[in-house]
Amino acid sequence: QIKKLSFTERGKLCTNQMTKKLFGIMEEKKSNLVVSADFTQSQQILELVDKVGPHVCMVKTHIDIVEDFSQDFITKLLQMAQKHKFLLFEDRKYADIGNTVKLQYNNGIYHVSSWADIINAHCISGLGVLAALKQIGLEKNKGCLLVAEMSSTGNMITAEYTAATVKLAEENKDFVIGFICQNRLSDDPTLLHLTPGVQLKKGSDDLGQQYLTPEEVISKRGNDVIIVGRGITQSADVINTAIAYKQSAYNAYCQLLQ
Ligand code: 6AU
Repeated sequence: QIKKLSFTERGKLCTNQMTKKLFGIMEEKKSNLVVSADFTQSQQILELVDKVGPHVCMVKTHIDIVEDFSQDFITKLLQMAQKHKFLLFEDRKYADIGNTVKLQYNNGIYHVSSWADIINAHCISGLGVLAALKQIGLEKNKGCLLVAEMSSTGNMITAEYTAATVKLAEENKDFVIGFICQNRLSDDPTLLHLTPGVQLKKGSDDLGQQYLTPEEVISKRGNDVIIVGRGITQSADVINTAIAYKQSAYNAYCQLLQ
């Protein structure tokens, strides 16, 4: 079993303000749960977020699946984030050449850099992705997660690719706050490990998604945060299901402190 520092202790070690903020929220709300609000209607997202907001440290969006996107929706999402004290993570997985991701992050109809606290990126195309996102995000005090491993079956990420991604993260801690991963990859206590592909029962969907339990992800594999979509969004009782995931992940974290 891996023994770890508490979120508070780790927060104190951070020079990156976004990581510090997230550790603070996690400790205060006793939540290392991120909900993935993968709905296509803005009202569905806002209703979900108002229910689960008190129980999550962050809400993850796929803004490009929203069919009735408007600036008003973003305003309301930001109000929810303030009301319930959570961060906003746009799961855009930027992956193109630097100049293109810069435009995608800053422009288009979504203007992601104006509202998302955190974004993520695949570094498959080289150093330009991170350099470009940094050019925009750094001065706005935003954070970035690098996709170092994936949850889906047959994904083409290799151990070498993962190791190179970890190195990039460790060298860019002014902007990179951690990883999207399945396993604990770095011993640096200031880097966060966020894991998607989580449900209360191990399993899979019919399109290659693979699920692990919160205990497996947090206490056995030593990751920090679980990201849960359909396990919560498709539940008949969203609030109590979110609470069950929150408690399961937070108890698993507490076990590592003993
Ligand atoms: O719980 P689910 O399966 O309904 O949703 C999981 C969410 C989805 C995916 O786009 C995302 O997590 N995801 C990611 C992320 C967060 O980058 C990486 C990955 O490897 N697997 C994965 O499912 O919104």
